[in-house]
Amino acid sequence: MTSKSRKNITVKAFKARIQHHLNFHAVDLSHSIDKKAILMAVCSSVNEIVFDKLQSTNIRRHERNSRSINYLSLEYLMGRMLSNNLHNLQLFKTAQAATKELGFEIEDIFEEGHDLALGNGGLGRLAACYLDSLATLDYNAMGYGIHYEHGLFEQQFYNNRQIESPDEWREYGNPWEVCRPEAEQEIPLYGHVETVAETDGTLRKVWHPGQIIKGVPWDVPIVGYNCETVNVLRLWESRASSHFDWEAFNAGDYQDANSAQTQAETISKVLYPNDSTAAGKELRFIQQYFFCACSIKDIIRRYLKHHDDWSQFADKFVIQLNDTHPTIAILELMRLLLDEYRFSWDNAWQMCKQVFAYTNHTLLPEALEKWSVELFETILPRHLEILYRINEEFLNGQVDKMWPGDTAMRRKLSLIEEGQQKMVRMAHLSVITSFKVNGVAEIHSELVKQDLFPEFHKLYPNKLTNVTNGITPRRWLKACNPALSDLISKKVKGDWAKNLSLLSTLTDYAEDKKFQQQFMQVKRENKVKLSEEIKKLTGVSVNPDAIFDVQIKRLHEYKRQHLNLLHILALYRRLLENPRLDINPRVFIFGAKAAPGYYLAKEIIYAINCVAEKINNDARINDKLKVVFLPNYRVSLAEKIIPAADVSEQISTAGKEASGTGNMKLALNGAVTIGTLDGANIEIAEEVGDDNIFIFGKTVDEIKALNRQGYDPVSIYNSEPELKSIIDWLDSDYFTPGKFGELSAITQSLLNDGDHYKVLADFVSYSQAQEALDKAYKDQAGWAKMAIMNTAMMGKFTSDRSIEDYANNIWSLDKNLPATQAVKL
Ligand code: GPK
Repeated sequence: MTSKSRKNITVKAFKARIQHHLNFHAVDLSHSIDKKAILMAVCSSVNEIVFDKLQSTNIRRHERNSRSINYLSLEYLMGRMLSNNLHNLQLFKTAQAATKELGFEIEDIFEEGHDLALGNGGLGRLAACYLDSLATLDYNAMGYGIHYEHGLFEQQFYNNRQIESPDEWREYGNPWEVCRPEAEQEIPLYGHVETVAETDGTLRKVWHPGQIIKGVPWDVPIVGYNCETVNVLRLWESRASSHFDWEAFNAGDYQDANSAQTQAETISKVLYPNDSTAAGKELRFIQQYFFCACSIKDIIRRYLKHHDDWSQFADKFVIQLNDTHPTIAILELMRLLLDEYRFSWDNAWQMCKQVFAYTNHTLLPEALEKWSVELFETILPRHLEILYRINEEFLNGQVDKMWPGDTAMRRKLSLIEEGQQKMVRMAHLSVITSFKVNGVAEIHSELVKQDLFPEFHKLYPNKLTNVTNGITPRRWLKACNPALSDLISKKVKGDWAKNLSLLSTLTDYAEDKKFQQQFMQVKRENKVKLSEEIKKLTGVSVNPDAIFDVQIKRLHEYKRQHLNLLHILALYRRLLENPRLDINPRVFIFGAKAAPGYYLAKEIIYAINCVAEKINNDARINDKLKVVFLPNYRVSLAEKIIPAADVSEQISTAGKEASGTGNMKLALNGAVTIGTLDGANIEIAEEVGDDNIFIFGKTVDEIKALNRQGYDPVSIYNSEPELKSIIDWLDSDYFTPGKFGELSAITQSLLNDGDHYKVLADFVSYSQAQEALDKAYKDQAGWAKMAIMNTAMMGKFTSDRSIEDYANNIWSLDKNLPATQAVKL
């Protein structure tokens, strides 16, 4: 099918396709058709087009032999695929009309789809946005990851506490993937290394593994927006290499016969639910190696299919490490080049230094991965030998040259941390190998240079750089907010979803009364819709005319959901003291999962839910305050909340949030940010202007100064009467009747454990900024102007710009011909 006929596919033809596929997905078409069946039939109809495009993309790629970017990430938070794929294929309206004729609202069909939740938070969602942009910009790109059987856990609340249950995203099959047995890989583990003498006297290392695991690839097509490109996300599933031990089975030992299989399949069983903390578990280490080894072998296979020697390898492939999670890929490439392809050490090392680049996503020390030498010795003995040699050459070479005889510096920079238990520092290995290392927002990248890796910055002055994160405007505006998209399209000429800077035209209308009214009308409609969802999910009725104040992100102390909570308590207290207090009614909306093992994060969820219960049922405050914690926050829920937000809470301790990307999504949809000078908030403020954002709190330098002086939260508690009374209130049984001290884990952390994230230090400033915001909302025209300016000035934060930055400044990708000029096939 040519692109022309594809674009012109009629409603009638699309409906006929759906009906055809319904034959496979519904048993009895004479009865009412089940929504799951229609979903599968629509997906299959879309897939006919998607896989056709994938084939032609592959052929085009092969003909051009272009350089490819290979994105290695342990996480991809894709969300639902159908709506996005329809929009990207420009088929949304056609599908909407076709399904309507069959008796379905397309939105109801979308609701049947399961999120692909193979990630935890920002890092995984960033990878998903980048895949969308890579395809849209027609770059030759491949994503590699793990085909987890269970993605991020599902969250429910029971007695106000988080309860986790397994995510069953493939329970009824996943229409958006295809198995590729022809690209299967075998992965060795455990065993020992033997030194063998060759006939010419040279010594060679041979690894005799104790176990072999099979890696089975599943390909998820990634559809570019309004173009011909479909790329691939390749996810590896682990299996036992020999399916069944018949000998053991015949000997009557059924359990043994199964155990190898069970053990092997455990590797890709479940996503580790930690965000910004290292898991430190053996299985996690094996997961990392398994997926890196599969991916590196696949990259080599793809290269050798079309090349007779290695001379072009570094020209044709660049590998991006999404955080340190895939660092082990470096050692695997070294091992294969040395042991399988018989490279000299120097040639293998040169090759590695040319192909890897690394993105750092956090400065939090607890997230910087280290693996014990012991674990390496047991599971990857050959890789450990290689690591030792890299370390030796690094310390005796570059380090000794820069800091001759400085043993303290050697200890500091070594790939091995000495101590009771020797540990391998994965970030150090990534930094010394990679040709570029980037942070994810201007301030974060500066802190990476100055505070995290100052010595490496001195050693390699051109290596450390910045690429500010971005988000795809296709999912995060066009698909999730159709009403605003339609309004924008009336004013903005050109395809703004492909060129987001075009939105700046809207600044011309920021003070236009009619446009303001239309813009706020769209917002209100979205708030009405969200109110219905809130009622469905929590039973709480909220007023769409209230300010919708949103904090949606992982639960973490540094993100300071408890600072938000303290402010809610302040408002509640003020209202109880003066029920006629003149404030705008406000609905505080939370969405967040806590890592199951993160005690304080779970206590914060519990506290918010307890406070919410009390406030929502208190008739004295006349519905001026509502607090809702929406369960099971995930991509598809974010798509409902974001279009309805008035206020975006981005309140991390300065210096702790590397970038943030939710901040960009909310601002793009016309929410006004209240935030600290942290991560990308700073760049958002630069774009929208100081008048259109509420900035508060200590700066990075002020936080550093506090730490130097010695920070004393108790003195703040004692000198701020309102804050003191709120904290004491939390410590009473007011919110947990009959249970004193039920919420004291939080107050303890603030008063007795040093308030690590400076909640009390920022409270007064936050509370003042909130007052200013409340006042600003009273001026409806002024607020509308601010909201419009936020949407208008988000052009910088499209992930297309981020990907062009990577392509130009890091990956050196040759831009393919535009798809419209593609070779006719
Ligand atoms: C950073 F280190 C990590 C991590 O383990 N998980 C994760 O989601 C986030 N992140 C940062 O916390 C965000 O500030 C950032 O925007 C996001 O990664 C993408 O870069």
